[in-house]
Amino acid sequence: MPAAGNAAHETAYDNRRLRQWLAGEARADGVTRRRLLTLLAATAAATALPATAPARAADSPIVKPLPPDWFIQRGTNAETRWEALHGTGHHTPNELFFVRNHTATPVLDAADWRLKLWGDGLRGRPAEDKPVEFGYDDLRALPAVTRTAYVECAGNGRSHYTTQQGESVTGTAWTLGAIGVARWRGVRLADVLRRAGLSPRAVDVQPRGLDAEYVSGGESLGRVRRPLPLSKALDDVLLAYEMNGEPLPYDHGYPVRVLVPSWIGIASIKWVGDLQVSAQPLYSPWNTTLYRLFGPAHPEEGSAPLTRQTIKSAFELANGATIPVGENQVLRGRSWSGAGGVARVDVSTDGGASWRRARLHDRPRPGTWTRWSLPWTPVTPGATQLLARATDTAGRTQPDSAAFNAQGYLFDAVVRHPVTVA
Ligand SMILES: Nc1nc2c(c(=O)[nH]1)N[C@H]1C(S)=C(S)[C@@H](COP(=O)(O)O)O[C@H]1N2
Ligand SMILES: [Mo]
Repeated sequence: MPAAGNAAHETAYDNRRLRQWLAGEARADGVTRRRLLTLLAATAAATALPATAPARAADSPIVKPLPPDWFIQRGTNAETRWEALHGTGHHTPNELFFVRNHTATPVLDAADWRLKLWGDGLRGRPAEDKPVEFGYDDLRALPAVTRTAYVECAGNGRSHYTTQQGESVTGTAWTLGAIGVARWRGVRLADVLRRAGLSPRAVDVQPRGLDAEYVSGGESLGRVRRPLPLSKALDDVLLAYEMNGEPLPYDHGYPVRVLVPSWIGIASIKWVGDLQVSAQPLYSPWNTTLYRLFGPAHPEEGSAPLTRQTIKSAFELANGATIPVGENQVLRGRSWSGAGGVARVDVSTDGGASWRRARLHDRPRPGTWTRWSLPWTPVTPGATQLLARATDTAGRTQPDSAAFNAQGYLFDAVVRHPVTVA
């Protein structure tokens, strides 16, 4: 990784990475020529920056470049534009992957990073100040596993509670771009827990990030942390150190993040510094006042803490895109679910009056999306709405409206995507 604070070095590094990705992606996934040219033009523009240009504005919470064609900036976060995924392969390139930061990306050094395990769920009950430690090289020396999985914010699609259902909800007004799919490589959390001496009394594991404390309403909630039940921790959770064949980028958790397949994004703690292993259930703001469902349909203390993601679909198109009348088009999109793979997608190009079944381009797999396409020759000029409705291997289908909750989590309804035929 680049040395922190060396702007010229970082710019060169970013450009080299983009070129390496382009080369790799072009071989592996058959990126279209048009897409390659667009990206190369973007690289050329970046290369033309003066060598003294800072790679990260002093006050930017995110390290990587956020070209407006690729991202919508939302406070400390950046949402991926769906039209930017058009022509990319199954995996979201690291450069295009959305970023959700409670505060700001910390630039850490793998050489002095330690993972500290402590708590009464470990044999010998190591105290927080006398933890069992693993260095970066210790993790890299353990058996490695690779897994394709999405990270998706629990609030992805939140703005549609308001725009489609007229309901007001709190939180970042994401459209559908708070999701990305990557090929993660790392070690099983189960292997690390067993090496640290897991006690049969352990019930919860709580990873905590090394980013700054999160202050909300004038009160510090402490560092970002959320407990996982031991059953999930021992099942398919990774401590990931690579993303799409590269060391984790700074913004996505370098040097090591937790990756919890199929669960809401907050479970996948970035920049993990310690793991509390407990013989009692653990609580943090992120599984009590946040990331539960509140509202008229739920108990006062909220629903159970949210775990699995819900089901969604998106078109690889700009909101309000113009589609040429009378020309053969291929509409493309992706659908995903936390309950299984997506096995069927139905698409409407007339605001929901009629539906056709889309062709699937991926085998339905849990924990990742299924790409799909549908040919369309629009004949009537004017405004219309495109809709896509997914059905997963567990038999769940996207409903017409999503159940309201005050913080706007888990939006699952079919989204009406406005376009103009002209
Ligand atoms: N340490 C830490 N981990 C974190 C967060 C954070 O702010 N700090 N944000 C969480 C949330 S809410 C989401 S949706 C995902 C986003 O991961 P990404 O930024 O790699 O896309 O990271 C999660 N892990
Ligand atoms: Mo999130």
